Amino acid sequence: MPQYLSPDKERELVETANLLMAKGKGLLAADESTGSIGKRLQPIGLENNEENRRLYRQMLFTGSKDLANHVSGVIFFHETLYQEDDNGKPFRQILKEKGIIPGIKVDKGLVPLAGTDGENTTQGLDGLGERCAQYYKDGARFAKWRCALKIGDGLPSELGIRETANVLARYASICQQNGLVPIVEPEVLPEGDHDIETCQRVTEKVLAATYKSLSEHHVFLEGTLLKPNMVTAGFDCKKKATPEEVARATVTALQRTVPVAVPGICFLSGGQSEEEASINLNAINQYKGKKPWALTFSYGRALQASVLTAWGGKSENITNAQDQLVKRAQANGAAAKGEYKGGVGGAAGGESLFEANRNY
Ligand code: 5MM
Repeated sequence: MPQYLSPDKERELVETANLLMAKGKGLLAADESTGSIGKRLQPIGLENNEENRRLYRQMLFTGSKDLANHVSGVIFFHETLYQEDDNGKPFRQILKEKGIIPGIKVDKGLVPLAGTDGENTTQGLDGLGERCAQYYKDGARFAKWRCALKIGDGLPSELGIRETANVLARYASICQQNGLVPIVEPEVLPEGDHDIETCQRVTEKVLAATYKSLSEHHVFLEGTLLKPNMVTAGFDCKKKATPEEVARATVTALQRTVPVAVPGICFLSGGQSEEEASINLNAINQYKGKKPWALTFSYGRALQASVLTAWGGKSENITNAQDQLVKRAQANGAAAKGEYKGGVGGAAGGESLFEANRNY
């Protein structure tokens, strides 16, 4: 007899996924690995050590409970899941009391795919079942795993796409067996001078392969979420796409590839400025066409840039920095309903958050 998930497990996964995709809410991706958070702390002159990382995350999580009006879940890095505030209260507990669901990044980063033109896969499957079981016991209810694919001459390759799809499906299956809703993140990177049509074609290929693989691995789609890139022109493309063009290309790619059974799609911001990420999400939600899923945010950089600038590592700036977070979360919450009017601003001043060669 094939082993599927029990009805109780399926029910719990659906419930978690629906809570995460509640109307007007999205996710805060605060799961920067130790190397990535170092790149955020460096511009404000902070050393990348455990205490500074704790202080930064404490500032993020201990502000007004209004954050929970717009943020349904926070993705932690392993270290952060076990960190506490100055009074010894675990961050995960602080968020739970606000009504925010703790999630966990379970991949162990990108590694080269040998014999390819600089392509990667993502590692972390060994021991994943045990880790997920422990994370569930420790309060996490969803997980995230990121794969990254480059657009270029002959890229992504068939192998790159197939490998990404397979590893995401294995990860998703293991998470579900352990009660965690898997967020499936096959990021098509924005590096390059390709046009929006090329990005759409590649995104469709990648998503189609991902859902084929999820089906082959018997992943229960109603208990999953997708975290894709928006379909945009490459960062070096001369012809920038308007928010309406991004919306049309993004929704079309999703319509062609993502089953209706998937409850929600939460975009990554991929180096867009905070304001751009909100405006594009808004345009996606305003786009007239079939959209049978929640369409919301799971932003890292586009929710933290103003916070970091306003904080600057100084305790006297904590309240102002926390207000910036609520402000941007509120803007994105409105965009998730297609009600964002624009112009909320922020301490980061609408600057591009693109990082060249982020993963290579
Ligand atoms: C927050 O960063 C996440 C972890 O990245 P690393 O493994 O490189 O440290 C990352 O997966 C993030 O959740 C997504 O890329 C979305 O973040 P952006 O900044 O694109 O919204």
